[in-house]
Amino acid sequence: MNASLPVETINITATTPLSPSLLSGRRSPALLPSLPLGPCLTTWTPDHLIASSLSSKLVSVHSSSSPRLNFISKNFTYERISFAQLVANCCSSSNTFWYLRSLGDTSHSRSDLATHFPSLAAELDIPPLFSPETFFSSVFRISSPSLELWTHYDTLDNVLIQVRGSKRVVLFPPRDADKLYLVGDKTSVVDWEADDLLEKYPKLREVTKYEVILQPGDVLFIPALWFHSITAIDFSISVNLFWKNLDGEQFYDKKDTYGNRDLIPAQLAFKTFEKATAQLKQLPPDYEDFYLRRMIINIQKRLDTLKSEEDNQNSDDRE
Ligand SMILES: O=C(O)CCC(=O)C(=O)O
Repeated sequence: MNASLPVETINITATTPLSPSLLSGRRSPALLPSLPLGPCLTTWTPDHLIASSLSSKLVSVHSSSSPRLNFISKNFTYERISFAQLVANCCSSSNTFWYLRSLGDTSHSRSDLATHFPSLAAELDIPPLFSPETFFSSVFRISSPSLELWTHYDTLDNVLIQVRGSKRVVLFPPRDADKLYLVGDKTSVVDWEADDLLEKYPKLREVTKYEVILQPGDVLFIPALWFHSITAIDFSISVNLFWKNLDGEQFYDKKDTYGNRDLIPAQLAFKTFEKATAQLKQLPPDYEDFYLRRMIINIQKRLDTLKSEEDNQNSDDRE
């Protein structure tokens, strides 16, 4: 694979202040280092979390004997334990790895720290990076050291706020979707460090990989559809905030809990595609092959048109 590229850094200054317009319309990741996030940067120690009024709150967590959580082989179980127990488990040196991705009151409702973790939410100053009316969810991510979350994309823009410990984030652009060996919406590549990675997955030679290490106080903008895999280097606490970046409520699936359901027009397009390919299966294999290839030509034509429109737009912007 090509060497990793750095994520662009945006330093917040008097002339570049924090505001929703900073990220609005931006379609590439950005690192906003050392933001003033409030008391949480010093108070969110394991002891403070364990002693907090939320200590007995039950949370649903991922537990695994492997540090590398894999959504395809599902090498983890879900457990319901107290918040204090989760923090204690993450800090104990054992062969079990723990991960909290907070949810709402049920497994189908969205997480909102102000509602579900109010005393801790009060210690975090949320950077004003999106319009409040577009808010979707705020999520606690608490991980054991070394825990790696599978590579995935979300369908909403989000910022990952690092509060405690450090995290390594690897990102791939949406344009590389056809080189990432997707099974549905997840890549089948699990071990990015494997010696035979490129023999097994040769198209990875062509992907553009970005990498950044987050330290406490750093905020990473992860645009919708960017693939990302995240490894907690130490015991880690992060919060991430999702918002609806597209104008058009009708695009978003009302049943989305995680911020990762494909947009409604895309879901409908996939259903239509399934029907189209089912139609072609009625034909003998050589006919089916021929018409599938013709469908690829139509798709490629549309991609070419999009590309030339983008190139024209970029050259207009430069003039
Ligand atoms: O930090 C993590 O553990 C995962 C974060 C993530 O997937 C996201 O911000 O979308």
